[in-house]
Amino acid sequence: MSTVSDLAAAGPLLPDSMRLFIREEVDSTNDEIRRLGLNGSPDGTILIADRQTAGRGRRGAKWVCPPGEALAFSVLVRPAEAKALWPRLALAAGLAVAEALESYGVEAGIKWPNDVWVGAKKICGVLVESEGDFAIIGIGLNVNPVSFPDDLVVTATSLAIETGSAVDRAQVLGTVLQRLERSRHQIGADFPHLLRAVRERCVLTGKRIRLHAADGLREGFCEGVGDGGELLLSVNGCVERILQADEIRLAE
Ligand code: BT5
Repeated sequence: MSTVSDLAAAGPLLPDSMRLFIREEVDSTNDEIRRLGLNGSPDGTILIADRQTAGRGRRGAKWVCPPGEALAFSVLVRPAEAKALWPRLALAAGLAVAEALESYGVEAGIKWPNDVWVGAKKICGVLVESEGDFAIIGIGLNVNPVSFPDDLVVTATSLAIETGSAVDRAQVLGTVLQRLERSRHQIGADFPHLLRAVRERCVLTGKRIRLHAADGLREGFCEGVGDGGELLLSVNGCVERILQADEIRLAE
């Protein structure tokens, strides 16, 4: 049975520069949109699928996305900004999702670099990848699931759980994409504005955290997000600039 028909209602809500493609099932929306990008699809192409057979997070981690309930989509962007700045797109996407959730009355935080949290639970994950002259912003957002697999029960939440009722998925998609249309252009000269909004929502700031950096395990006090978008970690009185990290956990 088709569960995607509700998503078509997002079309008219999209910024003029975006084009939405809806699929019942793909392997991963990031992989499918990569194929579209390699075939020349333009900036602003959006691909959403109701089912992913190989939806993934970073380093191949599995992403859970119940059909008909959650949102899994990817945005193809061909940024004018230098490639070195493209990792900032993860912060731009996190901010767009956080702002969209706030419009539903839910207080959302950004867990650097690629999660959106409500309270201490994950409601959204972002996977930014690049390929040649384009980047892919993959977003998985728990809109209406009210239950999760055992391994996620304690750590995951959804918009429906937080608001107490089911929410129109197409409306949420449209709201996120409207916000993303602004934030994705703030990775260059306008980055200070993006940064200010991210800093206001950074859930790690002021907390003791543990993470896997490129050169090993670190534990320290998070001083916030630096001017380039990196995480500032104070370890034994020295502030380290963390550009990439996995498995960031609160140590308390
Ligand atoms: C992420 O990775 O959080 C990025 C997830 C991106 C998913 C989107 S869906 C559309 C697009 N197409 C794709 O194939 N991917 C993107 P990471 O930080 O590595 O976190 C992965 C971890 O999040 C998993 O190992 C689980 O512990 C947890 N997780 C999986 N599904 C979840 C869910 N629905 N809600 C909350 N946590 C989840």
